[in-house]
This record gives sequence, C-alpha cells and structure tokens, in this order.
Amino acid sequence: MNDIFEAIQKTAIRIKDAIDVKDIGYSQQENSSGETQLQLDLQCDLIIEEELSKVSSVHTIASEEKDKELLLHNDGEYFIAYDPLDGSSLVDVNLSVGSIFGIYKGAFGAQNMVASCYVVFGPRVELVFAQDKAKLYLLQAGEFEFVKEIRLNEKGKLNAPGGTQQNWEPYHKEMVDSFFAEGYRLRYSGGMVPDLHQILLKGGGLFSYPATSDKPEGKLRRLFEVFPFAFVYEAAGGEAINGKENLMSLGHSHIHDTSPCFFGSKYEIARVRDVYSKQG
Ligand code: AHM
Ligand code: MG
Repeated sequence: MNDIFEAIQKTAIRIKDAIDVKDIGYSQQENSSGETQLQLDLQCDLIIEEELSKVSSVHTIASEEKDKELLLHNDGEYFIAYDPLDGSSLVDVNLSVGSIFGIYKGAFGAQNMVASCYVVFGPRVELVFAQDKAKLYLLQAGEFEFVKEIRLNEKGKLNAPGGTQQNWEPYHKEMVDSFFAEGYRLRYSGGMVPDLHQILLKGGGLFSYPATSDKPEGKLRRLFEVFPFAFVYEAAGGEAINGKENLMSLGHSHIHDTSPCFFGSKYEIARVRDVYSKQG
C-alpha cells in the first residue's frame, strides 16, 4: 500500500505542474509551436496511468476518462479507480480542483475498498489519505508532510447542495431549506473535492447530490467519486448515504454507474435519513 501512496504523491506533483503550465484547458487547441494540446484532464489521466503502471501491486485501473478498465499487472492485488481531474472546467475560472482515488482489493466494489485518497489543487496542494483514519498532508518544497488526523464534529455549519434546484424533489428542497433556517451557511463551488474538503476541515456539515428529475440516479460516479469520499467520511467519523442506505453497502454493475449521495456529520445525515425514509 505504501508504494501506491507514494505513486499517488508523484502524480499529485506532476498534475500540479500540468495545471500550472498548461495553456488553459480547451481541447484540440494548438500551442505556440503549433502542436495540438492534449486536454488537461486527459493529460492528468495519462500521468496517473503512467505512475500506477510502475507499481507492481496494482492489478487493474479504471479511470473516469476511460471507457474500460485497464489491466496493468496480472500478479497485483489492488484495483484502483480514479477521477484524474474532477471539476476540470473550474480550472478555467481558477477555482480549486482535485484528483480522487479509490483503492480496492481483489476487485472493484465498495465492500472491497481498503483505502481512499484525494488531492486538492487550490492555493496549496493538500492530500487526504484514509485507511482506518483520515490523514491530511500538505505539499511543501516538493514533499508531502503529515499535518493532522481529520475528525468531524457531531454537527457542522455548512450546507453544500448540489444539482439544479429546478429539478429537485420538493421534499429535498424542504430539507435543504431546513438547514438554512437553522443557521447553516451555503458553501458550494461546483467541485466536489474542495466542497467536501471544506466540510471535513471545518468540522462538519452536509454535501448533497440528490436524485433529480433529469438525473434520477444522481450525477456522481460510484467507483471514482462516491465510494472514495464515503470511505473518507466514515474514517473521519462522519456518514455517507444515498438517502436511505449507506453508500458503502451499495453495489455497481458498470464502472461508470452513478448514485445520489449525501456526505456529512452524524447530525445532518440523521435528518437526511429521516426525510428520505418517509419517501416511497
Ligand atoms: P465532472 O466529473 O464532470 O468534473 O463533474 C463532477 C462535478 C463535481 O465535482 C461536482 O460536485 C458536481 O460535478 C457539480 O455538479 P452541479 O454543477 O450539477 O452541481
Ligand atoms: Mg468527476
């Protein structure tokens, strides 16, 4: 597992460089020497593929940018699903973005997850790696240094409601409003990595991406986004559900399957469970 953690750190340093030097992320754009530029998220995908290819314990990878899984080492035991640059359109407006990694043993699937990791590319580069605990690291002078263990409070103050409000169910809107009525503050950038990171570091709150009329299965992908963050939130003492069930108890039938999802501290998730349990 340490070799995987080290490889992820290398990808983070290379992705940070790619974000910094890249002509702003439009695909098929020509650079100053007339070469076609690779879209930034595809470039990040290749960086991760290249670094994980060097780790013999990695059996197979699946990327949000690839249609199919890719076998790397027949003798490896780990299956890694990653989103190379989540929220990549936010790079163009200079907001934070992130990479997400779910590390599974033996096969992809929430029940097989053994570790999870994400990297936030903001004013600073921070990395959270979760096994039994969620640990925060900060990139300083080319090295990731351990900062602290992350623990959520029982109750937070932030509310990050995803999806288009027009397409929310009325009971979902009522629930979101009930938190605002209680003093919760809106914090939503449109990047799940910085939005979920903020809730984790500020002690708690709720991030939701519900089923909507246009996206009945939600938007966020189980293997690359939903399960990895569910694992981190549970390791930090929070909870993660799809409305009724724990996200980590869900299956998947395709690597790109999505799910409605709610991540938060215990108080907020209890309310979500209560509201959603009353729906059919
Ligand atoms: P992406 O994988 O295409 O970048 O989309 C994922 C992003 C998440 O980071 C974010 O939480 C969500 O899409 C925002 O969606 P919306 O604008 O519908 O709220
Ligand atoms: Mg994504």
